[in-house]
Amino acid sequence: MVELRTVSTQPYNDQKPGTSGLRKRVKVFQQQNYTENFIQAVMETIEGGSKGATLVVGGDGRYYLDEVMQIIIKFSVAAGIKKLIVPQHGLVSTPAGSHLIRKNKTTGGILLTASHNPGGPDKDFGIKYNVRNGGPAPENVTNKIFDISKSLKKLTYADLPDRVDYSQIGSQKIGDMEIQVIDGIDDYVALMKEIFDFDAIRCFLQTNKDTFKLLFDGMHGVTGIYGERLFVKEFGLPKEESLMRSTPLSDFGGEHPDPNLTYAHELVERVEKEKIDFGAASDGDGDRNMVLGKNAFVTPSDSVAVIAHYAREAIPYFRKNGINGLARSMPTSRALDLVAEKQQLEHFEVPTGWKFFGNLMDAGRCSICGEESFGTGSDHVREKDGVWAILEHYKIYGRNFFTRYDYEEVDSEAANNLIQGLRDLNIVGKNFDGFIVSDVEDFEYRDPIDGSVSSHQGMIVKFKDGSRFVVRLSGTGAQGATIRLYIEKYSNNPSEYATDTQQALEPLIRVALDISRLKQYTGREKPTVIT
Ligand code: VG1
Ligand code: CO
Repeated sequence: MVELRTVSTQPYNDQKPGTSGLRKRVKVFQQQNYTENFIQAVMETIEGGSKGATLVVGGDGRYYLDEVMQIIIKFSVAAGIKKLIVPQHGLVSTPAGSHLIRKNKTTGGILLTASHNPGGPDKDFGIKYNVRNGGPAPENVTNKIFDISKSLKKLTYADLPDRVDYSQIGSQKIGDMEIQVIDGIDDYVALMKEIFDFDAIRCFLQTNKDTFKLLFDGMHGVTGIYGERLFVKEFGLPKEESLMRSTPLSDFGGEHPDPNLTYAHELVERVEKEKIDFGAASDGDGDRNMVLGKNAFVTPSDSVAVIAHYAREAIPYFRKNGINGLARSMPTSRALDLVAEKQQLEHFEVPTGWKFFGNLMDAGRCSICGEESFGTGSDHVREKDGVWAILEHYKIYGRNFFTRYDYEEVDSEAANNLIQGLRDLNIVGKNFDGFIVSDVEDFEYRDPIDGSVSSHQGMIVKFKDGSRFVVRLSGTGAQGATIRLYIEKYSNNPSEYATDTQQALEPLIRVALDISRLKQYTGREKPTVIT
């Protein structure tokens, strides 16, 4: 007999999930009942009630995973959850977790990850609640979790004497609840086989074994285990030469598991030095990807457009199902829109964060989507002809030069003042070094499927020549505020296509810094990261 225990608790008032889940320092989650409160609030929010529900639970292997797994198990038993599906060792990437929810038709899932944020006792942890469609909970659900968390008085959990082990595949019962531990990789690989032509990829890699070099960087996040299964077992590549940092570590080896030119510099250097043809990296929880060709880095804003352009030809899944529509997050460059217009596809501009794509996909109106922050609608990209493809793309569509400047751990008040300052500007029609302002917009999104409205999603300053810059505050940082400045300039002059991005954007960046008065507000001379 499992005994339930009800204890009183004090609510916290800062448990509002951000762009993707609740992310805080581990130390914050370790406060008395902090994690317990949040899990209780999640249990009380579950669609259709927690009684009889099934959930997928797992995470990216970061520090504090097991402690939180144990809490979830205890609260699930008390909440009357029927079954938890747990990938072995609790390890699952975000996209694989999403697939498990869909495939097993569960009520939802709890994914334990702070994604690209660093891990370890002094770093970050995160809890994402995903709903029935496999996607992150939409805002009405996260608002409900937040509301409940602010008035919580009681916690109810099962008093379990021992730690529950989930390292062996198989089923166990705790009270009336079943815990089914599964191989977390099998289902995901099966899904990939439906989407991509594995025989063609294997054949290509094997035939060109001596000339085509591939290197995958798992950044010590969760994707190393998938990388090993795919590249070594399925495609027969040598492990030592094809994988790096492929063992999941609870502190990601002390680095940021964020695949960009700054944090994946080791991969970038090796690709260059060892003349590797195809380099790729993913983030802590495996929902971001960075792709490198021998001579080129493909920006995520471009790569999603390239994928959209070639999808019907090159990816069996789209050959079979066609493409229903395209979507990008607001700050992402408009390269994707150009593809949509040429191919006469419906396209959408949504706020930052994956939760906004879910409704469009469920309604059958979006097949491929992406964000400039290295996330694409298809988790695994086949781009053996990346360099050629990107040049071809510019020839057809022109080039959208794009960059992002991040200013991390800025004083929150200064960051808010900066945004407010942009809102108050009256500069339409003014000329800044040749850039004439055509509009200043406070981005708001009305979901075309359910009608919900998300306001203040970022300030956009647009110029007459089609250039623009965007300033918004991050919703995933755990400390202070992170300001993101996105800069985009379009060119259809072929002689400019090969220009270095930073060089091409330099005048516009100066104008953006000038208009936003970023240095004056924050005191920062330089961004923390440029992508
Ligand atoms: C960032 C990115 C956004 C992404 C989000 C979650 O959000 O800009 O594009 O969807 O992280 O990605 P923000 O609010 O910090 O700009 V992940 O891989 O951290 O789940
Ligand atoms: Co991620």
